[in-house]
Amino acid sequence: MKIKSIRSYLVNLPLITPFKTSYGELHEKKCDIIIVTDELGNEGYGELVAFETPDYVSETLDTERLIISKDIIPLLINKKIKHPEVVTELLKPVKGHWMGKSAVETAIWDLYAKRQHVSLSELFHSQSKHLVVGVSVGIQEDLDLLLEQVGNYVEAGYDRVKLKIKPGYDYEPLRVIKEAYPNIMLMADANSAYTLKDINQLKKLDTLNLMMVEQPFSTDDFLDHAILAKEIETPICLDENIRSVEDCKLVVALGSAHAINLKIPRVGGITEAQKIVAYCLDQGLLVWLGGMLESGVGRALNLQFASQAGFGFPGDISATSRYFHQDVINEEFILHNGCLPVPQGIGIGVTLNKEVLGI
Ligand code: OSB
Ligand code: MG
Repeated sequence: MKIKSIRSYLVNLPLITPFKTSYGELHEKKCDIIIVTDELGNEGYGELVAFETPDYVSETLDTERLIISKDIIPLLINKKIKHPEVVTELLKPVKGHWMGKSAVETAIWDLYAKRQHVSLSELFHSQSKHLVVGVSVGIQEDLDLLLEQVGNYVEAGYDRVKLKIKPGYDYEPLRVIKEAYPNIMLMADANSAYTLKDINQLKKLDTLNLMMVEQPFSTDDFLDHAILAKEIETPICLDENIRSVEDCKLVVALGSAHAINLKIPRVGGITEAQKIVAYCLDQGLLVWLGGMLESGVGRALNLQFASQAGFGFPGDISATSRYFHQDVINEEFILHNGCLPVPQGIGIGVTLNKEVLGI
């Protein structure tokens, strides 16, 4: 297929509930929807999921918009592409900027699947039509509000809950949730907020029987995580510092973690994400799919991707009603018995609400 155009559409989706992490608070999710067209007029959709500020990882919406228009598009426009796996190779001259690359690469995968008249999940040899999913809960003003929030999610059917934590907001809110809902799969995500000095506070979490604690230490750290892994019983999961399969090799060599939160945009796209899944399965590292508060485009891809064999733990892929009043797709993801359906159409399996995109 020949890439004829690559266009971006800016959207701003107000969140139903603000999302507070150890580093900041989000009230709306801004993102760009990418539309790639081929010589036959087919369209592939991708999402630029970077945030406005470089506080989760280094990429931002502004940096990735610049790299996409100045460096990524010129490498792909009018190129003949036999299979989307070659896109990663074509984009090799661009170092880093995983999220910019992923926005375009995933759109080309969608385009390819549509040309083949198959869903992405069929390309991934997926097994399931429904996925057990989890929900990520932000830091709350007080423990009553937290219990109310978690209670609503449990009532809706989620039985895997991830709580954002930070120093001073960790053991007690987790204990309160555990006490009220002893049977849910509970875990915590620190988004890099701790250091080795906090080891005693982190050890305290061992009494809560958490599924795992995500990214306790800084984004570039593998060594201190390995030290922590020897000191605590709670399994460690890494998010921010996993950018490639090489990072996973470092995790295995050093013993830095037991699990990987895999986000397609954080590793530059589907081709690298597939390599990571294969490596994790081979090495016995637990791998599960994370989220970036994606719009329906990114979430449809996440559902397609996480439906492959190998994802042994519920992902951060929640229902539309957990995120937005108005999404960019016409379909809504509705939770049934703790599961979301994998979209069944061709490609990513959802259609764009062009009015919301201003097209
Ligand atoms: O650390 O996993 C994270 C959202 C934005 C940025 C980072 C993270 C998250 C989440 C939410 O935890 C996952 C989701 O529901 O999309
Ligand atoms: Mg995380």
